[in-house]
Amino acid sequence: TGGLVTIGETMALFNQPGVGKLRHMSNLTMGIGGAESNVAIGVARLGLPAAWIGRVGADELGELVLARIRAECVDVSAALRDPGVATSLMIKERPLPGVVRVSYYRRGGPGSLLRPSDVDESLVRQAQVLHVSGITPALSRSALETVRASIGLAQDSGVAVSMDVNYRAALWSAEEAAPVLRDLVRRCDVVFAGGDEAELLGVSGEPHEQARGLAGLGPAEAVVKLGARGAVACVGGVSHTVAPVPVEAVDAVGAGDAFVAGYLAERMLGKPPEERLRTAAACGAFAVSVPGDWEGFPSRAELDLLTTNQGAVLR
Ligand code: KDG
Repeated sequence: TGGLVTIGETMALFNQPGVGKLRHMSNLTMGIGGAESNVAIGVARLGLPAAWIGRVGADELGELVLARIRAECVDVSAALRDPGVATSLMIKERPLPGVVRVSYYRRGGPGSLLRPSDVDESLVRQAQVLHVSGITPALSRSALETVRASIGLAQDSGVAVSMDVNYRAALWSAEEAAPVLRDLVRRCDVVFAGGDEAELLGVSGEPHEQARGLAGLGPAEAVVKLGARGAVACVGGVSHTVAPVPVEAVDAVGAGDAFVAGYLAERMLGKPPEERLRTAAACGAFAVSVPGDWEGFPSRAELDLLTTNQGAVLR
């Protein structure tokens, strides 16, 4: 494809639109959620080729996952349907106003069955960027080996490797995760982490120091995402800062993935770091302004809608 290739687990997502206990709800909405497919969708929205590699169950939820990703113009032709397992599920509850609780039903699921032979070798070798996350390595030993194998293939073919640290406390302890994630970060060209995730990797200090510290582990580009406070980066030894785009936050889940997509899309187009960060912040702002993990991600044409005055009517 010459574009972005991602590997990971995407789950069916049951979302509770109303507030209260899930047991009292009569309606949930169905969608999909997965950090890596979110990034692929974000890159595709910005007009660049993207592919997703993963495993789903040979069931309706698996078809839901594939159909939704495919509908966003992300290539899913290398994805596998596994008849021996049920597609994983994520439930987003809203127990109180403004509180979102995410639960996984994924233990032993298709993501944990990923194995190195699942990686479509020619797809990775022809890519411009391979993007992985710290979620897949938490799923199982063979999923970790799959991530390692894909990084090896990419490095071997001169394909840039990007990773979002994405530490998920529900999947493994900090003690288990730290050495594994550190080791993967060392092998990346681009790394994205939150401040807490940098701490987990043993990199402390204020955000610029953290970005430099992460770059010190190996990646030429390290980005520290600060959520509503913007982001900082260390690219080729030079520090950069991007201010947040002020928006009314509706649903913060997925904002980090949108940010990564915006950054990588501009990087693929050869744009300088300042522009990568600016687009990244704008994409993050879009994602938080709309309910859903990835639905609000912008197209390139929409990017400057954010600078439109509040209350504006577009004709
Ligand atoms: O990254 C935002 C969510 O979509 C993500 O958290 C879901 O892949 C996911 C995971 O495993 O947590």
